[in-house]
Amino acid sequence: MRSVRVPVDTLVEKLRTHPASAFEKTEAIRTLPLEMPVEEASLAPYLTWNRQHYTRNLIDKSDLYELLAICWEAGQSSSIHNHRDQMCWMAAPTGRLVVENFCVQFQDIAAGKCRLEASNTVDLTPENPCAVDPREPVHWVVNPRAANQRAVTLHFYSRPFDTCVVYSPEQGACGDIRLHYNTCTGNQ
Ligand code: CSS
Ligand code: FE2
Repeated sequence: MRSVRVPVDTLVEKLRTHPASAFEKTEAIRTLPLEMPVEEASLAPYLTWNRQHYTRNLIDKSDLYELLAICWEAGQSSSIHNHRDQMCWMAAPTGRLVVENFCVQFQDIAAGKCRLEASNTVDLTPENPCAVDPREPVHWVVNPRAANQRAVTLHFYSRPFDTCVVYSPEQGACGDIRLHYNTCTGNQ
C-alpha cells in the first residue's frame, strides 16, 4: 500500500473518471484502494454508529456505482447475503475484518429454500482490499469482537442495488430484504 493516504474526495474524483467498462470487470477498480488509500479523517462526515447494526452511509452515487462507508462496532457482522449480481469491491481504511464466502449448492428464492457450504475466508484490512468473486457472490463480513475495535469499510457497488438475498445456512432458508442508507451526506 502507498504510504500517503488521500482524502476520500480525491478517490471520488478518480472514480468518476472511470468509464462503464471499468465497472464490469474486477481488475480496474480492485487496485484503486491500493493506489489511493483513504485518509481516515476525511471519512468523518460519513461515520455513524449504532450498537444494534452496522450503518450504511452513502458517499457518492451515479447510474454506474455507489460508494458507501460502512461502520462496524466491535463484534458486528452482516447477514450472509448476495449483491444481486452486481460487482463489489471493499477496502478497510480502519480495522481488520474477515470476509467468509459461501458456495451456493442450491437456492429457490421464491420458495425461500437454500443449501450453502462455507468456502474460503479473506482478511479485509488496510493492506488487503478485496473484490467479491462474481462466481461465488455469497458472503458475510465480520468485525471480530476479539479485535476489540471499531472498523470502517468502503464498499464500491456497480451498479447500485437496494435489495439483496439473505441466507441462513443452518435453517436452509433465504429471502429478499431491502437495504437502506443510514445517512446520505454525499452526492447522489
Ligand atoms: N453488502 C452489505 C455490507 S457487507 S459486504 C451492505 O451493503 O449492507
Ligand atoms: Fe455485502
